[in-house]
Amino acid sequence: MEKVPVFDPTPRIKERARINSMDQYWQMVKEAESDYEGFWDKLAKEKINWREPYTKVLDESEAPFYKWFVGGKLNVTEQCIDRHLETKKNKAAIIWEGEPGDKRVITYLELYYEVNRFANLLKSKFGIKKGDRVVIYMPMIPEAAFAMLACARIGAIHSVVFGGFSAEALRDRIQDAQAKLVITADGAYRRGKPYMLKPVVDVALAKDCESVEAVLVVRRNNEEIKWHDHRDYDYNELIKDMPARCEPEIMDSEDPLFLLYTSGSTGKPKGVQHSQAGYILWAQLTMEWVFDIKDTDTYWCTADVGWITGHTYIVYGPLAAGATTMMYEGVPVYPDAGRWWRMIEEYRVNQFYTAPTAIRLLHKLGADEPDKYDLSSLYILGTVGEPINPDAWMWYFEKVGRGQCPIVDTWWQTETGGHMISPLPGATPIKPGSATFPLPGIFAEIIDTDGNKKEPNEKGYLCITKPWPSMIRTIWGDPDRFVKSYFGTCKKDGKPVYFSGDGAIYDEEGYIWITGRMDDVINVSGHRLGTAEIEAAIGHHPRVAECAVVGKPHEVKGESVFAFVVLKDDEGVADEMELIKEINEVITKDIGPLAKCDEIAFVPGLPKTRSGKIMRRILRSIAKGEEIKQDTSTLEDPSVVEKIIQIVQG
Ligand code: 6R9
Repeated sequence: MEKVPVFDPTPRIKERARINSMDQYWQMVKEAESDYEGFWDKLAKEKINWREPYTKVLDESEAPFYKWFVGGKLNVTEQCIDRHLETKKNKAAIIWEGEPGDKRVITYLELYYEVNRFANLLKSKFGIKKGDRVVIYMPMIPEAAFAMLACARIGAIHSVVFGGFSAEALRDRIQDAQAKLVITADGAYRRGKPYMLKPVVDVALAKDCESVEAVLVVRRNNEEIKWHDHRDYDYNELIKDMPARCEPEIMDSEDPLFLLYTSGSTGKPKGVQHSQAGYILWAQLTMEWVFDIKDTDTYWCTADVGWITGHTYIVYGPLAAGATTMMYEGVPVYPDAGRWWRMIEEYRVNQFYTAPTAIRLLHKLGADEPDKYDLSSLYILGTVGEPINPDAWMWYFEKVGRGQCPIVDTWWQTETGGHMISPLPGATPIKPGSATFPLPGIFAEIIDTDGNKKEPNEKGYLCITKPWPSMIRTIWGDPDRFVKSYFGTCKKDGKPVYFSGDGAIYDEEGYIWITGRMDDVINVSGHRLGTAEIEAAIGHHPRVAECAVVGKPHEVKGESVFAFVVLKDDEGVADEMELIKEINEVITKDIGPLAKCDEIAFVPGLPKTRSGKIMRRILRSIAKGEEIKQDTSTLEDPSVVEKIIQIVQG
């Protein structure tokens, strides 16, 4: 590996950080190593407001269905709201800005009332009880957070579906979870224009969603929407009459808190199930360790609540930590590429957390834009979602952070619940593009499938070799798939361990460098997409015989979607542009615009092994314009590779 620069934590960060030396970091790592359960026991006792204490820290008897803090009782909304009322009832819990520039500040006391009223509404009007599933299909407005917390208050399991997903994708998720209620909004604002959500819900529910009894609609943009009298309910009207107090449901540590659907390498998206105590503990702890959140800070994570980052690092983590969390409705480039920097100046943001794709976009559209604003309030910058290239890292570090703010490159996943590998801002010397080291208590290791640790510069499987409190508990309704997907690849000491799906390498100093997915998952602008899902969508076009989808490196998006399509007919593709448009329309309908293909090549056949497996590796090389190094002689029809190269590379 070539030499890369290393940046030590600056004194201003060291001074304020909870963990402010590598010695302290290694000390914590050792503590966890020598007494794993004791390490977590101490933290859980110290950090969580238990209604009843747990009797066992970790139950491994049904591994890999691990249970944490067994027998403990709590309600995560007490952890996130009630317990703060004594000391910070008038502190801003959520600061929200709409894309048009409208603003709301919600104090902890107000949040308490909003969530309690909402919880009462769910109970009294819709009969939602502990364990019921509620789908939340919302834009980035405070009510999205209220809705999640209201579910948590009464023990209902929320499943937030990203507002960019299509009606079909929404329907799949509603059906899989057998949701009883859908909470949505009329619509919101994006790129200066209204965009609508309620009409998408209408289409989703038009077919095979018998489980859904009602739709609750929050008014945001007041655009006209169709109303189904016996199904649709007006939130803004109903909420007014709700009592402002709702006793929290007392939950077991291991009761499910939420489902969040994410793409895997095969089949339909899976409903990743998280539980109460372990999740909230880690959400709060990582806010303290990784973002070094302080009482006077204003913290901003730009994610959407439809993704795990929005769950853990806009809603649950910051609120559990008693922080002020910002929420922004729109896109980063409206009305111009200075929008976010202007907001950092205006709200004096202290921690700013975003995705590499956004950094690359803002770099491209406004390299000097940050200079126009006073960004001196910033202490810590964060990135998440995909590997960050050193160029983008350096721009973020120098232009946005003025060389004064450590960048925490946080590696984690929907399944991990919270950060796994990340620098500690006051301790870790950082290198552009490396997520550095596992957090204390997290046993992330790069190994081979038998559990042997890889030597520096050798790529291996990125695994977590011990269970951790905020880990995925199962895949909703499909425990076998849970075991197979995550515990079916790697073993250590003969025991199956969690494999993330990512590859990674150590450098000579033990720093971890994530190389990206080793499976058929692609990462477009930080969005996880399964090639299988996109291929299934493309297959719905009547002229498509078969297809294969691969990721291709992209300057801004990280990866773009490249499809190789074989048509049923030999009519040729005289109407290529039209056909590409149609195929992308099918994808938009089945999944959403985020999964559209950037490039489609119509090819006479796909490179397959004699057993019929598509060699995606070859297609990836062709898409990239690389020379084919793989042995093609084992293919059923090696000549097809030449033909595809001709078509793609001309
Ligand atoms: C939190 C989140 C998870 C996948 C993960 C990996 C990629 C996330 C990363 C990163 C390199 C980082 N990923 N953070 N790759 N460096 N700092 O993104 O969850 O949507 O489930 O995606 O994203 O490939 O496996 P999720």
